[in-house]
Amino acid sequence: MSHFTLYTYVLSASCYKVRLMAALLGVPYDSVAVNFYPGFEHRSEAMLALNPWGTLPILRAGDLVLTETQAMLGWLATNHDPTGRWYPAADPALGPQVLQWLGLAARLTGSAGLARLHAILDWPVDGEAVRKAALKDLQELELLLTDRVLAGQTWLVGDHPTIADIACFPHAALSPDAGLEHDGFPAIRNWLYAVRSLPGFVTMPGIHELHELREREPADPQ
Ligand SMILES: N[C@@H](CCC(=O)N[C@@H](CS)C(=O)NCC(=O)O)C(=O)O
Repeated sequence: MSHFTLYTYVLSASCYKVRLMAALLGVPYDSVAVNFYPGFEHRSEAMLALNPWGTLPILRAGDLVLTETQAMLGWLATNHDPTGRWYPAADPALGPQVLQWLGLAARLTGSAGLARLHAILDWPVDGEAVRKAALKDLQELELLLTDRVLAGQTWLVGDHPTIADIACFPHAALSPDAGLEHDGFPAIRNWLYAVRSLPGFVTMPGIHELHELREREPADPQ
């Protein structure tokens, strides 16, 4: 299996999550740009026929349609990473740890993701409530990452980046868009740098390349 179609919007952190995973794995795909804003095309009849929940991104591979980004990352790694290191699902210790982090990734989408949409697109949600929830989720990420650092580790699970890192990265990286700066989160800052220095890393508006890291010994994700 080598090809899929991604329905995507350039300013969406959730869509970027899947684009980033595909880039890191070197998986080619077709892109369909959806006018999420100001067109609200994701709620058009044609798009709702594909995804009745009216969200982006949508991944289509033959008859398979996925609407949850965490599932998309799992699908990509399962089908396109012969090493199994990006998603060590069968490992009795690492597999459940990855799933644990995917829970936080989903919560970050509903907190930091919505807080950002509210800040940049005036999304009709309670801005203060989602910002507060986002702060709590970022504090949790910081605490758990500090534990990892104290254990001498860079990545969220094991000693290799996994879909857990990619699932949590976009909404954490873009939280300053919602006024949630990284100054008080040193462990998050270092981890964001580590993800951004991965070979094959791609950017989106608001997340830049780390030119200063180009001279560094590249991490070997395989
Ligand atoms: N089910 C998705 C949700 C992703 C999500 O929240 N996407 C936003 C765009 S970044 C969206 O489509 N929102 C639809 C809307 O609020 O109308 C996931 O996998 O996390």
